[in-house]
Amino acid sequence: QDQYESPDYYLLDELLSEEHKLIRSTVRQWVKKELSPVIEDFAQRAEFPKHLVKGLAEIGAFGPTIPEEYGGAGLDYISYGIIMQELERGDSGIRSTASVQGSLVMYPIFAFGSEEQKKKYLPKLASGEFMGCFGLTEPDFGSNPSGMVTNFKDAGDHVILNGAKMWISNAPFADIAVVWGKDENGDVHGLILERGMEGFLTPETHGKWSLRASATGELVFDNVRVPKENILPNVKGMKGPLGCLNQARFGISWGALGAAMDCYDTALRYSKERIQFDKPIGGFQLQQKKLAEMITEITKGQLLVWRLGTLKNENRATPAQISMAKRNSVETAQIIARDARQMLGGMGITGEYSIMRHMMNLESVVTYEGTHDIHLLITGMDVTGLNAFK
Ligand code: TGC
Ligand code: FAD
Repeated sequence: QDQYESPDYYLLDELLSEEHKLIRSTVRQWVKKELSPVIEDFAQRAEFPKHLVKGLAEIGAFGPTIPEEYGGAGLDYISYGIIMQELERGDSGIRSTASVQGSLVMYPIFAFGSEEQKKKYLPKLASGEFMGCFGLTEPDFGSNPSGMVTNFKDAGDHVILNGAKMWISNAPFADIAVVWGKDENGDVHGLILERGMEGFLTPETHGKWSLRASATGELVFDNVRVPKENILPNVKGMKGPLGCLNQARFGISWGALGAAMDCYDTALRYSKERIQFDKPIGGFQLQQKKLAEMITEITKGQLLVWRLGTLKNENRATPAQISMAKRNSVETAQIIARDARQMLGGMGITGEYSIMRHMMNLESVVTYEGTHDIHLLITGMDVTGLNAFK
């Protein structure tokens, strides 16, 4: 049986198809059986549970919206959101691995790649035989990626790539990397790098207190010879990488609510079991206030992302709408994680419960894929028509 009840205060299940519910159940069962029993240990040891890659592929977590002819599942965006939600109930780091693989590696190859590139890489990425990473952020260009200095020069049948990327999820073990760099005219292009190319290194980043079960690293390019056939032919300019971010941010808007649901669910159950002053702490008004606010914010978030999913299915979701949802879901999850942790008292700081891990993970989630501030400024720009970045 399902590990948790979905918080479903407004009967949102009625908006889901039988297929959506089946997908949710499949991913939820997998999280319960394969992920939840081991995740705390891997997070404590700051190790990515690589053995889970095959299972993630089997439940369709890699590129669920990519058409079946390329190894994807050809599902709609609500399904994609549900998969991210259930994975992040388990751990944001594992959802990150799936987000990167599907939205940031498979999506650009599918949307901007040649037929040969699609056939060569997509089925192997969908099955987890190849793992990928996405290199946009640089040491000196995070929120402002268009300033990137990674660049390549024409050298006949190949190009010579130089530069470095930082904070790259999956980098330490990725077989391929979708890297964004500038050509001699300063135009941004996407290149597919393969592990083993001379001059291409992926050192791991250590010492993170957040997303500890996700491997993060740098990408270093020292005169890497990249065959021209590895350049994504069908996009030029920042709309390439930023278009991929729309996909990943959409998934995070559902995913972060999953982390919030797990914190709420844990705090609710604990509040009924923990006795202080001779009654369950859930009977005290202060604790009820926390729980009531949690379920209210989760419900508002669920409605937002469901509507966003339907707009995305109709190809009508705007980047600014996606920014609003990503920002709202992550903030919701952060506030709920903090309140839920307090509700567990001392037990809340231990690895016996998932809340503290979610809380720490969410510090990365609120930072990557555009910080909280950046998404606010995107909304500000959208409603005023005035650009605060320039
Ligand atoms: P700007 O001048 O506004 O636009 C440049 C061109 O890009 C187009 N564009 C978009 N296209 C598609 N989707 C979007 N969301 C787009 N936003 C902009 C725009 O229309 C324009 O096209 P064209 O044809 O006119 O050239 O761009 P800007 O340089 O001023 O930057 C705007 C800003 C600040 C919003 C953007 O740079 C931004 O979003 N910054 C945040 C950076 C970010 O989110 N980085 C994420 C790195 S990847 C990551 O974190 C992965 S974590 C993975 C995990 O583990 O889950
Ligand atoms: P900065 O851009 O230096 O921002 C610092 C602070 O300044 C922030 O609070 C920001 O909001 C604020 N700020 C910046 N500009 C403005 C402004 N105009 N107005 C007001 N405030 C502003 N990147 C990838 O390319 N691929 C990945 O796979 C990836 N994975 C990641 C995994 C983890 C665990 C982390 C932590 C990051 C990852 N990133 C990845 C990088 C991530 O996208 C960046 O960290 C993020 O975009 C912010 O960039 P920065 O860290 O350089 O912060």
